Amino acid sequence: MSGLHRSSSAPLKNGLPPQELLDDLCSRFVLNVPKEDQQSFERILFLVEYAHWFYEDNTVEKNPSLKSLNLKEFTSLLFNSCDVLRPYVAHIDDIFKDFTDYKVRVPVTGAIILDETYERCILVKGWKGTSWSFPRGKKNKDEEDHACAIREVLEETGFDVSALLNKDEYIEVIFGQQRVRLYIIAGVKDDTPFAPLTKKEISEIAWHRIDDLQPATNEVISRGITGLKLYMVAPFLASLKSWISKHPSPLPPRPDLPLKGVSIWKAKNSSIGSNSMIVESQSNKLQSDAKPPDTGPGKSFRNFRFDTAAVLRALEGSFST
Ligand code: M7G
Ligand code: MG
Repeated sequence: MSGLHRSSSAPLKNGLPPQELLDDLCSRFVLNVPKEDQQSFERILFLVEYAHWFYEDNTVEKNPSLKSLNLKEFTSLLFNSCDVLRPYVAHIDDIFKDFTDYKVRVPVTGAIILDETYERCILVKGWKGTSWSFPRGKKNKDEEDHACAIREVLEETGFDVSALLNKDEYIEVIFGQQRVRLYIIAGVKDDTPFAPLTKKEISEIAWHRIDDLQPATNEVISRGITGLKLYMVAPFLASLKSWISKHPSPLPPRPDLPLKGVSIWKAKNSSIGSNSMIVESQSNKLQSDAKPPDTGPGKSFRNFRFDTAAVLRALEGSFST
């Protein structure tokens, strides 16, 4: 035996998590839970997913030489190393597919948060994807629709809508096998601070003009150019506009509001190739926020910014001729 003592979470040469670490994750997240959560592979895979998030967000973050894994790779490692799961390794592909199929059938609830003019709503951008959606998420077992909406909005935006939520005020759309219900939370001040509570789920939060969310048609070419990709947003817009037309807003319209979405929170990777991140909480005022002077090397590059409003005005001008 060498005198060198390897810590239980030290990565193997290939960056894979060592047995001790996988055992620890397995006992914490899979074995030490109520029996009812272990009764189906669908539920067990939700536990494995929590373990995976913990691994990515905490273990790898503290120990960057550990390899970042996708859920399937992580599931396979955990099944191979955990005594209670190992007997099922041969069926892992089916188990994983059943889980992903099951996930798309779980009902989803969330909120459409409107500002005081009812002209804008809050959208969140996922960590990996590039598309924007309303804050929303899957219902837990036995969770009521509105309770799930309150929880998911709080997790994804840090904003508690419980005092503003009316259980009867919602828009519901069925996508294939999935029911999506969004509660309308109207009249939220545009300087309300928002920041997600979960790590690596949300990369940006912004107010977007509802009129700009209509999917790009041949008639609104310039909007496609803003590049706003939307996920499960457009199917709610007709009902949303009809709701807005029947409810007077606390504040009159603001034609001066910027055309493009106003970002109120953004996660930032501190350096390329590193897992660490700096969360930058931006001023949520409409004016551009004042930043401390940047004097480090490469400052002209870092300070480079498109004047988006000017670009958009120029584009609109060229399309309207
Ligand atoms: P979800 O909880 O499966 O969806 O998260 P829902 O909230 O809409 O029901 C959606 C996706 O966000 C996941 O597939 C992950 O890629 C990512 N994600 C969500 N959470 C809560 C985390 C997290 O805590 N850590 C990491 N790394 N990713 C997450
Ligand atoms: Mg969720």
